[in-house]
Amino acid sequence: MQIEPIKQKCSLLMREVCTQLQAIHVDQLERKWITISLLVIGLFVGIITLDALFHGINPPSKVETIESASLHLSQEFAEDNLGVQVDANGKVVVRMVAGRYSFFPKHIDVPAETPLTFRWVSMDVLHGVHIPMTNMSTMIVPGYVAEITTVFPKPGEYPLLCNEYCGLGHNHMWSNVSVIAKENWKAPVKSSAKGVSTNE
Ligand SMILES: [Cu+2]
Repeated sequence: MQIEPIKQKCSLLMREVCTQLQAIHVDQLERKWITISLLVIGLFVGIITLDALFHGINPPSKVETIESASLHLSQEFAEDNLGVQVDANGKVVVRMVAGRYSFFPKHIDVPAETPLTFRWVSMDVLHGVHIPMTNMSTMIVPGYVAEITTVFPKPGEYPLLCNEYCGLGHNHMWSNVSVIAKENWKAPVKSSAKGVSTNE
């Protein structure tokens, strides 16, 4: 494929567009408002970019499917495997299942100032998860694994809420996260030969 003719065509087109734009009469007041609108758009795009870069607020970027009806038979989300685990590389992974009307496990202990990878699945309908004051806010779509990495900067008790209406008991659907100072947190005891451990 020849690139030169395409390049020439593009630059010709751009030049033509520029000349046509210059020929349009734009009133002084219009010009002012166009500038203000562009500045507002720039501000919002800037906020989104900074949030994405520094607060880790991003749309989910990978698609991982799972059979929702047989989670208890799956290796990863079987009951014994839920909760907080530390993998071979020292990464803290939290696996939780959402179902009407609870999150399982009901309570988890995690360390502060440590990157935590949360992996969520739903056993029935669409749920959402939100932890106020963190970047944890995602939908849990049945059939897919939702993964979010977050850091709790300070120790304390954090509520973990469902933010997608999932039925009559939706308002009772919440769990607790106890964030413990990094130095006081103990990695959960290993429970199987695979090197997998849980705290529940
Ligand atoms: Cu809900």
